Amino acid sequence: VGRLVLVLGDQLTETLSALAQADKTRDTVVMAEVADEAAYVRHHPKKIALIFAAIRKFAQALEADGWTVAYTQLDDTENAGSIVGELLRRAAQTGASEVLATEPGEWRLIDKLKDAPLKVHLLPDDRFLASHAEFEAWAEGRKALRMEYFYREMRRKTGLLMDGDQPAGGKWNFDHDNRKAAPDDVTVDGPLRFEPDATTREVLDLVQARFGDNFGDLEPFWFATTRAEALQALDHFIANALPRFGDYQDAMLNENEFLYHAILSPYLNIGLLNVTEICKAAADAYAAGHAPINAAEGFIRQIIGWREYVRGIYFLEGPDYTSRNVLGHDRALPWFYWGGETRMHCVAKAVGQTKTQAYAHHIQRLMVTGNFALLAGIDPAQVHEWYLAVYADAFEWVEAPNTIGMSQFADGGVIASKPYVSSGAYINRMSDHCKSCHYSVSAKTGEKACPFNLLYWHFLDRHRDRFSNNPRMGNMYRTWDRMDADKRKTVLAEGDALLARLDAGEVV
Ligand code: FAD
Ligand code: DLZ
Repeated sequence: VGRLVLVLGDQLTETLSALAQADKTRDTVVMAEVADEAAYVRHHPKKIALIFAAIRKFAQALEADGWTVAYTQLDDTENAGSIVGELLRRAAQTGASEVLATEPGEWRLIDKLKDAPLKVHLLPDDRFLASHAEFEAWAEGRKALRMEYFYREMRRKTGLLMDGDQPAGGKWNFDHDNRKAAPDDVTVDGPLRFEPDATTREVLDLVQARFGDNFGDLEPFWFATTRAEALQALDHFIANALPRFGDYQDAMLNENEFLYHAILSPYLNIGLLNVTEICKAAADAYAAGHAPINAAEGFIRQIIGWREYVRGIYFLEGPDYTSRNVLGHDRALPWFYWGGETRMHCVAKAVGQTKTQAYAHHIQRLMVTGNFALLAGIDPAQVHEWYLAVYADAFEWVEAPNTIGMSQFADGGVIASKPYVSSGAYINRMSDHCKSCHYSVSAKTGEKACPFNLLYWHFLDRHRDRFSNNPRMGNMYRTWDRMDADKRKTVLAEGDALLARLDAGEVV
């Protein structure tokens, strides 16, 4: 009797370890659209459609390649509703008692597979550069786990942008050059968009019927859903956007949702593209003189640095990571995160494009929606659930460290050496949002005061014990302490009033 080979919705890679260890002539691949996975958070409809369309097409490709695939659609009457339920059902049908599975990217599902009444062989997910053992060895004995040092190891390991044992361009990190304010003219019209084919159309109908009430617009749906399309999207990015990616990485514009970003994370995270080919394409563009070093280095750092590093942290820190809350924040997530009205133009813009595109770029996630949640003291578990639900690229191994750690400082500084908080001035410097805002970014107090201004000082003041000795925050506290005592009082009182309005559900 053959074995079952589990392929999950974010494991759509031909060379997946479970497939590599399986026997095409005897084993049965199990793939399933199940209610449990589609509903552990209220995923954005575009995210569900991306996964369902891509998983259906991947199954067809495996069949064409000679595999036996037992595929379950969401509406199949026999659908057991969960991954383990589907494995048990297929085991009963085929007589199999063993399962080959590549480790899922979430503790929840790993635990379910471990507890299943079947012999499940959990294989390492070798689509990452650093194995768990390698990351643990790097972390061992270090006082602080800073991304930069891990990243240098990954540069040496891959040889990407290396001149012998030295970094290309003479520096490991060109981040300093990557903070230009928003440009007037953006020379690229976002990512490559794809017309839905018949399979995708069927999926869109299903998702509309079953998940049409979830937050987010299903249509227009333009994501790539096959590896061939994802490769075209990669080529499009390298040719058109990469050269200016570095310069404008942190910029935000009212009339441009994508700027020079890649919009490749959804494809990378479900397995349609791999780390090596993406980074090699960027390194080759630099070598050919097509992209400057600050662009190629900045881009490659996000992937072999940040992406690999956050995954290492997720698995190192363990299943309780998502419930950490060292700052004791407990305010409910405001309704405007789900599309309710807000007068803060930057927030409305970030949430608006999250709703239409299931996408916002890093600075929107970190310095607009994340920054506001942290300043306002929102419960990090609710913030985490929001980010996990609303982005097409959101899977817990990558989303949780970014949200709980980098953005909300709820892990007490495992990832970030200081909280990512800013007043409105930062948003004004990096965007054109403030010009069309109800609030005034230059007003520090009063009715028109930008909420980011009020809450910035409110945050620093209420967390003084924890942060005032942080060497990277000394300047902020000195500025606050130099402020006139009456002014400080007014700022705090207005901050309190703003938070009370938020709690009362009033429009802020
Ligand atoms: P680009 O800006 O073009 O970057 C290129 C690639 O680098 C991305 O495709 C991505 O694979 C990788 N990358 C960049 N930054 C990070 C990072 N901090 N961590 C991991 N990979 C990174 N990224 C996800 O893939 N899934 C998530 O669920 C997710 N949640 C986030 C939540 C918060 C609060 C924050 C602050 C960031 C989150 N990120 C997440 C990281 C980052 O915002 C996205 O990877 C990026 O916006 C994806 O868009 P892009 O492909 O256009 O990226
Ligand atoms: C996110 C997701 C969704 C929406 N649906 C499915 C599904 O029906 N079947 C499936 O195999 N995977 C799905 N996924 C992806 C899983 O939730 C993902 O594999 C785990 O969260 C681990 O990363």
